[in-house]
Amino acid sequence: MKDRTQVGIVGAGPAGLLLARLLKVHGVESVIVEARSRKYVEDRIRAGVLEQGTVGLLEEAGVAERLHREGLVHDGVEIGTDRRRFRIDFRELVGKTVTVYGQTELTRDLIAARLASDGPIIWEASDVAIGDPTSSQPRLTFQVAGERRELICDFIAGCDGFHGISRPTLPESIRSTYERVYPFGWLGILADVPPCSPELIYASHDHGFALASMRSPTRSRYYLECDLDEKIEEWPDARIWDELEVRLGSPNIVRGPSIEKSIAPLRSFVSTPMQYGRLFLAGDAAHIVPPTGAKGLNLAASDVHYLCRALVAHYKTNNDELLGAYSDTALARVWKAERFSWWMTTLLHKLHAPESFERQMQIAELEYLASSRAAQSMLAENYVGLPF
Ligand code: FAS
Ligand code: PHB
Repeated sequence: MKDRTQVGIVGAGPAGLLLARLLKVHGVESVIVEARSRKYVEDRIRAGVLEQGTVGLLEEAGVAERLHREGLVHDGVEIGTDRRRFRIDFRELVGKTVTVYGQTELTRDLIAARLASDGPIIWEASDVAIGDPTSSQPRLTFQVAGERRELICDFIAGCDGFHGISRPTLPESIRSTYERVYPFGWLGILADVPPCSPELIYASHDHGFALASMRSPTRSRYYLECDLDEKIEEWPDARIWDELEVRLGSPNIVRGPSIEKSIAPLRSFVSTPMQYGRLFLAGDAAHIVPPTGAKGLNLAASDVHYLCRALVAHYKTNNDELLGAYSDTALARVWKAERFSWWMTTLLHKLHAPESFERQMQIAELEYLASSRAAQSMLAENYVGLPF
């Protein structure tokens, strides 16, 4: 069965869903092809912090109503070290804020908007492949419910994440990859208990890094740095709560049964270029950041902003300059977020022996951050999100 659309989108994660919605707002049609089921996509637990620019995009997309009702606007974060805890005041330093709103909720809002009025999401597609990406009519082929389908497109957006098929569609001969795999993972726990603090706490401790985050006034999200070879079965809830109390130095952590807990590896990764013919990559399909800087989801949003703007220029003014510059434009912001995420990760995690020179440098940098307005302004302007 042959279908046709203006923009074929591979992947119904935040990048694919937000791109589809923003294109629709500007009168451009799309079809989303997703490998997993709707339930699988809607139940995934991932990011939690939205930059101010991402909130603006969601307002432009017309899906920010529940976000403004239920999201938690935060003016700052706290940094904890062995010696002290201090606050980085975003609003005072750079006049911006972040909003705590789970990626799970954002995904549900975008899916609801898509299905209400915008067009199809083809769920549980298999053998998805991209054909003729350098032609004027690139094709998406896939199997769904045992039937082979072909979708003729003007353009294809590869929004299928780190393990998708879009990035490998670019010939290896033109692809460059840059990667840093970190020697530790993050153990995440979700529990229906009130947060231990009104704002997020990033803690650097001799035992390792810890992060206190949240999803609502009654649901908390915590993370612990752990060794890569550790198994989640080795971490009963009680051990997690004990270790969080030590590393956060927070006696008022409310304990409760975990709803979800898992261990994820950390990596920094960039693949260039982010376009090939009429195939454009956005989000985790092109780059990965360690979650320490809360950038992954937000970078997907900024890629989508640039790609949507370029596609709309093609259709509305027949101008392809922005499409030609997409990869360079998106990567300019990606690399700055990669640097910030790498810097936050290397600053706060247990990377060095306690008596090493490098550990003393970490301690000195944390002390400098605690005492310098200039250093705190750098962290603030990156954390709330650099301009698009
Ligand atoms: P996604 O991976 O979210 O979505 C890609 C979609 O494409 C998926 O639905 C997938 O099923 C689909 N797909 C894959 N292959 C396909 C194929 N061949 N055909 C069709 N569809 C296909 N970021 C933060 O900012 N903070 C965090 O705390 C944080 N925690 C994370 C924890 C984990 C375990 C992971 C994996 C990521 C985390 N991230 C975090 C990063 C994460 O939020 C991503 O940046 C964000 O999901 C990126 O969105 P997408 O680019 O849409 O990719
Ligand atoms: C989260 O709430 O999941 C979260 C918040 C900030 C981060 C990473 C994850 O840096």
